[in-house]
Amino acid sequence: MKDIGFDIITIFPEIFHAYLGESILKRALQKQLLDIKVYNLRDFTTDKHRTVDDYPYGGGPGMVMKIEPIYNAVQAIKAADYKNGTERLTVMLSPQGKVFNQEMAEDLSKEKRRILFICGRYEGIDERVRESLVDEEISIGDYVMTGGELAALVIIDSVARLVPGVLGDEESAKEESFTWGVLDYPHYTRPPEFMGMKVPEVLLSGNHREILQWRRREAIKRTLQKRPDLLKSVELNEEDKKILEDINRGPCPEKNT
Ligand code: 9D3
Repeated sequence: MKDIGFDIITIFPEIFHAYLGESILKRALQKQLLDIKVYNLRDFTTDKHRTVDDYPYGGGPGMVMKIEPIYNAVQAIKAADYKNGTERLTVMLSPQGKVFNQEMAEDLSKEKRRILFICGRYEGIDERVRESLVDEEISIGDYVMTGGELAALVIIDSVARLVPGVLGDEESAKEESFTWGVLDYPHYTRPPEFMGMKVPEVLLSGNHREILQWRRREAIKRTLQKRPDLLKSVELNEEDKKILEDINRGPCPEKNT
């Protein structure tokens, strides 16, 4: 069976237990499709105050995470053998990292080794951690957070759902062929009319072929309107290209209506 494992080094283990104790990831952990071990960095300190940070050499604001506890944690974790061996892919979450995307999620979902996340807090992590312990540095986008924990959860969430069996068959199968690279089509459920707002007629028609065509068209329309950048990197089939031309020939090409 194709399962995946994560080890996490953090000073806030509860953040992980809270999120992973709910919903789809909880089920995946119970089914053992997914294995996650959270390590408290303070357990790898040796002083009585369990110190994980210190003042920056050269001065300046904030504190810097010390290397020794992180080194001790990484060594201890690497000594713990799992069915996929002692090898680890060590990932540091950092604003300087490569910006995470779906392709990276797919690569990580195929990773044979366990994935070890180092989550930073404070102003930064001693540079020697990156130099000596880290294989990859990942950011989840260009905005400032207070630490790496949410980034690790974002990555775990998006990787886990790609592991066979984590999502129901229904959820997983539909995706690949249809929605990849373009935005989703609009969704509706009952009632058929709410405060004068009607569900598009075609969805109530029962004509499956027409419904598929409508959804495809709406998805392309939306993508053109809201995320035209996505259309550059997606392969459209001949029918999609016709839809695109059709939209551009419409009454208001600027608004793609
Ligand atoms: C305002 C502080 N910044 C000074 C230029 C540096 C800074 C230090 C520590 C900025 C953010 C952080 C904490 N962030 C992360 O650890 C982090 C992160 C992020 O902030 N954004 C996107 N992805 C990530 S991954 C880890």
